[in-house]
Amino acid sequence: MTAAIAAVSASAAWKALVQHQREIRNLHLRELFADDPARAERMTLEAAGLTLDYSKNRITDATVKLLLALAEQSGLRARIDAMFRADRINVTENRAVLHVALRAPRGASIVIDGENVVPQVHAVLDKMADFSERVRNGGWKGHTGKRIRNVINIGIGGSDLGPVMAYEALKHYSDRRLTFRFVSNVDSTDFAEATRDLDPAETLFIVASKTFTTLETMTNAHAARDWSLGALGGDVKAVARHFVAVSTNAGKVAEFGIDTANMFGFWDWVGGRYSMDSAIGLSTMLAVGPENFRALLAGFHGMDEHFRTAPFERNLPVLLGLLALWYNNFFGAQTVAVLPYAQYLKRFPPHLQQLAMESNGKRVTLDGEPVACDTGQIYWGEPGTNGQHSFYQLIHQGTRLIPCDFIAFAQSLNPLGAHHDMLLANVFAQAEALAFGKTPEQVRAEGTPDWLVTHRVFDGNRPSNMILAERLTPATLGTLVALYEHSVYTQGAIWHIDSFDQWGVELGKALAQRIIPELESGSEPELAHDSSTNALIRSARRLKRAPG
Ligand code: G6Q
Repeated sequence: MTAAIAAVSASAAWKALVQHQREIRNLHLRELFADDPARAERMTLEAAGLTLDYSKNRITDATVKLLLALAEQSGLRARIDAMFRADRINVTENRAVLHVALRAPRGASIVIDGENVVPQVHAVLDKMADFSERVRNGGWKGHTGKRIRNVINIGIGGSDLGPVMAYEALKHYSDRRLTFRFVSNVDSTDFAEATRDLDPAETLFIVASKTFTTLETMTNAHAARDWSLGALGGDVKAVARHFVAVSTNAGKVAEFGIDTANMFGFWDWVGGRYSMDSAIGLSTMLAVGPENFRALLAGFHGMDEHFRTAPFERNLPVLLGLLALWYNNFFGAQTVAVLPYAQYLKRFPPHLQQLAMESNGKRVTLDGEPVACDTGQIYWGEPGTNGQHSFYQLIHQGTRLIPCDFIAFAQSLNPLGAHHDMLLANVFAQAEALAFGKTPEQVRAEGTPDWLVTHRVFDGNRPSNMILAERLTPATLGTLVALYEHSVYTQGAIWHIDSFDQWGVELGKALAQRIIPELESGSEPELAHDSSTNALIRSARRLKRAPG
């Protein structure tokens, strides 16, 4: 139980921001930059290898001060300390939230219920490293004696999105002799397409599930077991050579038939969407090797330390969180576009979507009272430059305000002619165009006929952040993910919500369990849903029998 929490929107800092927004909302970034040559320099920060230029936001120095006051008055400092101190800040599940312990260096101490968990974390990492080396060097053989050439991660949600994102992001560092696939959907197409061209004798499955009860994962894991055993002569001993598990549930792992010696554990204080650097990242370690995986963790840790210790006015995740909240709560923006100018980061937006939307998609505060302001923005995005030829039109000239986070790297991992300069030129140009636009005078001066002028005008004043790093390395990826993890927490702390539960996923799961037998039943089932659901089930049963 927590003490009753006053609505954040009733705080003096919030009210001051409402008033301030009225005063500055018509200020244009053109004026803000023209009147203040030092703006970009003052509003650019560097930490843990990342540079954040937040000068192209619709803010003044006074805005930043008021946002920082909001953070202070909302008790953000105490909430950060509570997380690192292993308090049970996930109140509805009565759990500590300690993804930061997953990347704490050997020798650090983070104590839960009287026990330092850091040695346990490193024991699992060492076991993962040993296993990864054996698979990578061919020492670990399949049931028929062939070496493993394919790795399939079976998991969903937090047990899939982080691993897929990390695999794609770090492909440059991966062992290209190994093929990696990820199966998540209970749609059998996912499994069929992932396995169709693979030899079961050379294929290792990682069943990644914190609970080891998730419908999709267990259904796919059983399909995988049948696929393997079917091709390997049905000998159940083959399971031990072709299946490993990542879970907190040893009992269920053993029940499935996986030797718990081949199980990599983690803990209830690791939330699914915060688990990519736990054993859930085993596929990542297999792909890039233990050393790169440790570099990834070091990147995470660098940002953790920055978040924990830097004053808020120089704290990247705090500022990023406050800026997102500024548009969400004071400008009525509903979304944030995340636009990485790096093809390797193509799965970064979906990972971020879960991180942000599952964490902060909450309508009640920590004490169960309705929130008094909007929470949880919609995060979305695609890599640039592709998005420029698609949805950017709406960001530039539509009626909605869409704050953008651009992510760019100074160096390419695959240098090729002028490609990378073109890529960088595009990301900088987009941020410039959004901020400064193109006035009617400029459009006319280009000889545009009068009737066409308004169509070709760009209002500008569309805000963005620019996150720049030297190069996409394992460490940079860790830093970047941790930046967003902590900016999500910053916002959740200010809204006084539980960013670490996910009750919203439960209802659909329970209802699906009721419908499965109704679809499968040989005889016409008694249906007691609403008339729409009843009719859909009847239609599907009829259509299922139609000749293909
Ligand atoms: C993430 C959520 C959710 C979870 C999946 C998979 O924070 O809790 O996405 O990761 O439902 O759960 P299991 O790992 O237990 O299979």
